Amino acid sequence: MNEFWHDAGCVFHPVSAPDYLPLPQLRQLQLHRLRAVVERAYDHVALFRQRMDERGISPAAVQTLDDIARLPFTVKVDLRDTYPFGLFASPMSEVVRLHASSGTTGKPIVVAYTREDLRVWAEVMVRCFAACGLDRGDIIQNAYGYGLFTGGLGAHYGAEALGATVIPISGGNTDRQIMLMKDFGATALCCTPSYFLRIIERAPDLGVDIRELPLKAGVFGAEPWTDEMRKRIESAADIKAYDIYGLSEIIGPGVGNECREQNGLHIFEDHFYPEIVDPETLQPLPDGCEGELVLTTLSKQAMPMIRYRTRDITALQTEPCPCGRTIRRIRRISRRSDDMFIIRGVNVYPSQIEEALLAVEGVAPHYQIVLTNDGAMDDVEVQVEVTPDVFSDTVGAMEGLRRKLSASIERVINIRVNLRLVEPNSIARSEGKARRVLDQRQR
Ligand code: DLL
Repeated sequence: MNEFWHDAGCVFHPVSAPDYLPLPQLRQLQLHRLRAVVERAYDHVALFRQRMDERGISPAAVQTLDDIARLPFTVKVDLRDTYPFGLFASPMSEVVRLHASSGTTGKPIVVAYTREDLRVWAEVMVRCFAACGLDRGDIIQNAYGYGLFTGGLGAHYGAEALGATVIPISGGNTDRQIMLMKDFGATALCCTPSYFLRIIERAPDLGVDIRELPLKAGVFGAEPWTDEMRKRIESAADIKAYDIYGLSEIIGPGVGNECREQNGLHIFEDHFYPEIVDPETLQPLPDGCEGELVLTTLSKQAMPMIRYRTRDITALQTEPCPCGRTIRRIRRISRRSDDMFIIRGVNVYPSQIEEALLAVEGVAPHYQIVLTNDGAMDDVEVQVEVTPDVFSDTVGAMEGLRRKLSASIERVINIRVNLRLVEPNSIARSEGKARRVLDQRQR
């Protein structure tokens, strides 16, 4: 077994064993856990029991994995409606940690963990790091925010369980991040991709060449980013940039992660069972079709989630991965169904704009989409920073670049948008999740 992992070019870590389970064994394990979690939720969560009773189904109705499609969905509003502890399936005496998502309006959503849930969380994070080629001996700088956000503590305990050295610096304070990265010889960095852009941009001002540092990998997630952005990051910093996915409702970071192939994220499906459904009809879609990702936690104790609608749009990639892992992959998540805006009748996602902008030379990876309206008519302006050398160029050169960018966007979304080239450094930088869309529409 040891040798197999070695041959597959993967970092050996015994905790990663479930990544390589033969499929019949994996399916059997999933069914066993699914039946247990449905029973647990039915016995301890009033909302779930009520929904099952309304449909006239009991936990015993789950005989095969396909029977999951008979179970009711859970949505974010359910967490708000039962705020703060209404979906807990464990008594408070067994809950050892709470996290909460910030939420833009009103109350946050609250999630809970038993000690066993924390063990599973650390385990899946170890599997993420191993998939990024990290191991004992690596120095992992963790710039995800510590606190109620799941990113900081999730990555922290995973890195410790891996046996790596953790620098628990949290988000922000960019100059200090760069100083410690250099002085401590960090070999990996965990943060949002947009925050890493900020670090890349600031380093030369401090006389630091990121390309010369021991840094070899980035574990970037918590927000959508495109392959174009990955190319920019990898070439600017001379590292491998891996995509990590997760959400508070399911566990936090560690639901899925890319392997060295960087072609889709392996879902740790022995703990999180993925389905793709049509977001309109809610019918399950066949493998390979794009739709909404729905996740069921197979081992969560404190707060099991049955068929949670993530709003994240992706597709299941079921073809075997050359890395040897048998767990399925999802295509990287470039959009959420609720990110979409409609301009002159056309559905547009911020990631489409990012892809179109970054395909053109001469623009920096910093952009913002501003939505305005004149009565019922919505309008959009895309603002993108140009690189300092372009900015000092002639008006003609700037106009040429503007036209190229407009054409690139039009090719992707089929409509023309207003495009404004702005000075280097004029768009706000983020330390956590970037805010790409500024909605200034008034109704
Ligand atoms: O962002 C957990 C996390 C922390 C993931 C650190 C990765 C790294 P929430 O704040 O609950 O949890 O936000 C979850 O963020 O439903 C996606 O829409 C988005 N998201 C997270 N990771 C990715 C990713 C954390 N790699 C929501 N690509 C999710 C695209 C992502 N979107």
